[in-house]
Amino acid sequence: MAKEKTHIHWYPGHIAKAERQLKEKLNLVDVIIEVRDARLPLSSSYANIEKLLGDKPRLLLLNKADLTDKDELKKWVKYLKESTECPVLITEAKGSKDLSAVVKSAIELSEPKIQALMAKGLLRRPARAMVVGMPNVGKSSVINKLTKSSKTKTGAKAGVTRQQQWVRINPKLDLLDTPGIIPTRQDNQEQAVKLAFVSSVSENAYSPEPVAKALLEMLRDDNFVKEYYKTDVLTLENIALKRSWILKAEQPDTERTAIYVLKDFREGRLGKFILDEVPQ
Ligand SMILES: Nc1nc2c(ncn2[C@@H]2O[C@H](COP(=O)(O)OP(=O)(O)O)[C@@H](O)[C@H]2O)c(=O)[nH]1
Ligand SMILES: [Mg+2]
Repeated sequence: MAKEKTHIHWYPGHIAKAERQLKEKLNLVDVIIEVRDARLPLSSSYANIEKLLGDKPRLLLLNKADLTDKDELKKWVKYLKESTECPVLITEAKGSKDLSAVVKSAIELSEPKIQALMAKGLLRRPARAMVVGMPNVGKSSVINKLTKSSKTKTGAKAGVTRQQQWVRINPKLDLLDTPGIIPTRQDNQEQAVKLAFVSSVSENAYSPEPVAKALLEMLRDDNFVKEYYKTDVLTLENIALKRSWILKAEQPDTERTAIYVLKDFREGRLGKFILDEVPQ
């Protein structure tokens, strides 16, 4: 990571409020579908996420798998399965791949709860699920994909605000049609910078130059990236000069370059990366 401190701004009050709102919504469901950015299998969640999500059954999705190296991602699936004891699935919510494995797993995970209700004499009902995750990890894309085949709104249930609707995606599964947002806490700057790389942090919270610098630092030994920018030493200045993005007085336009480098990375033009390391 970049040695110098990158200041990403955040507001603890906003985070606390967002966490409270998330907890209220969590009370409504039997099973949680937590979406993470596969490029950040750890950093796109909290270190002790269970504290926020409680002990409800949880399914983990490593989404945007198309932007990662699949062999490396398999190691993460193994690691996360072992460390969280949750099922872990690899997804691509943007492409044409279907999410039937997600539906199947969510139903399986919630079955003990449904059985417990029936043991108390209640009739069987569909399990209730919601999608949660940090900004931009693909929550809405996952919801859209899951609900595309079935648009049956089943109406508001007790305690649910009018805007929140359930969609029956399967006779055994209802899904809340809006996601729960895990706010990106930025008390850990290294994590915050990685979240900025993947647009999980609001653009108002940072300026592009230090963030793009930190990204280039991480990618500095990557031959593909060096070739892509036609320079051996990956600095904003060198890239700007190669592209002839010069301001008056022969100054390289590092701000414009920073914006482009971040865009190139986000759109997968610099290759496929996982930016966290599997803990030993
Ligand atoms: N490459 C890629 N992009 C994705 C994938 N899933 C979602 N996206 C894109 O990521 C961006 C954020 O997705 P969105 O569903 O709005 O995220 P949300 O903020 O968590 O609801 C959008 O531009 C999506 O098209 C995926 O699997 N692969
Ligand atoms: Mg969304």
